[in-house]
Amino acid sequence: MAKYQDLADAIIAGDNIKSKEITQKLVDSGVKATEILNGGLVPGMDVVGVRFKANEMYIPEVLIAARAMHAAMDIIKPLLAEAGTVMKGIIVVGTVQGDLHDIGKNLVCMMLEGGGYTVVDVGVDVPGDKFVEEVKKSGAKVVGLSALLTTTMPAMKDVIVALKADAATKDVKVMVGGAPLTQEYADSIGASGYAADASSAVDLAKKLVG
Ligand code: B1M
Repeated sequence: MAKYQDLADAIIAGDNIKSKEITQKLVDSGVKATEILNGGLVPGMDVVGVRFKANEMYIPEVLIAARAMHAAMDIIKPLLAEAGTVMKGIIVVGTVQGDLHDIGKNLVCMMLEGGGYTVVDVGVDVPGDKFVEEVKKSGAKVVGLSALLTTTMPAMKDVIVALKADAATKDVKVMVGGAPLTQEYADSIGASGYAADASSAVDLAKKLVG
């Protein structure tokens, strides 16, 4: 029978055909979707995160690994929903208003999904009130903001202000990231945390979700 390690290895190698095949075999042999997620997919993406951080894997390889994870997730997602599986938490993620860069944001979304979080990807050029609306709709406890331009960094503060101004979203934690950002800037706008890369974003989410 296919083993979890085979699945993790397929994810790390970015082999979406194998990851789909192994996942299907595990499902057919009666393994629970949560066990497939926590036993194969999440550990596989964890290794990807560690190697990416150590510069042993590069962005294209991470994207290919994430594609393999998505292929497997497509099979188990309906089963997770049927079983009423609670993922680790819901996170609304988007690139702030005025900013169209989404490669880093997409990478963060994929790594968060690989880490077991439900991600609501609200896209690019997203104004503060849209984040407020999506948090209310999804019940997310964390919002992730991405910005790649020095000119759009201040829009992150606007989102934080909009979230704080609404009684229903005032306690939501906000994590920020993007090439021009620093921990100091994150602190200065009242963000709950800053992550320098996609795999640190998963570590930070763990801390923020609790
Ligand atoms: Co743009 N661009 N761009 N661009 N672009 C930069 C960012 C720039 C540095 C290039 C340069 O001049 N050297 C520069 C910004 C300068 C500045 O502000 N100081 C720039 C500019 C000026 C512009 C335009 C204004 C150009 C123009 O039209 N005159 C324009 C702006 C459009 C707009 O947004 N309104 C523009 C447009 C574009 C394209 C559309 C052509 C394209 C974007 C395509 C797309 O995203 N779909 C583009 C690209 C590709 C880039 C570069 C080349 C690459 C960005 C990228 O995807 N990096 C970039 C130069 C560069 O970085 N070398 C540049 C790879 C990505 C994986 O990294 O996004 O940093 P990154 O994400 C990382 C981390 O930052 C972190 O994790 C990711 C993975 O490790 N991270 C988070 C990101 N978000 C996070 C969120 C988190 C946590 C971590 O928590 C929620």
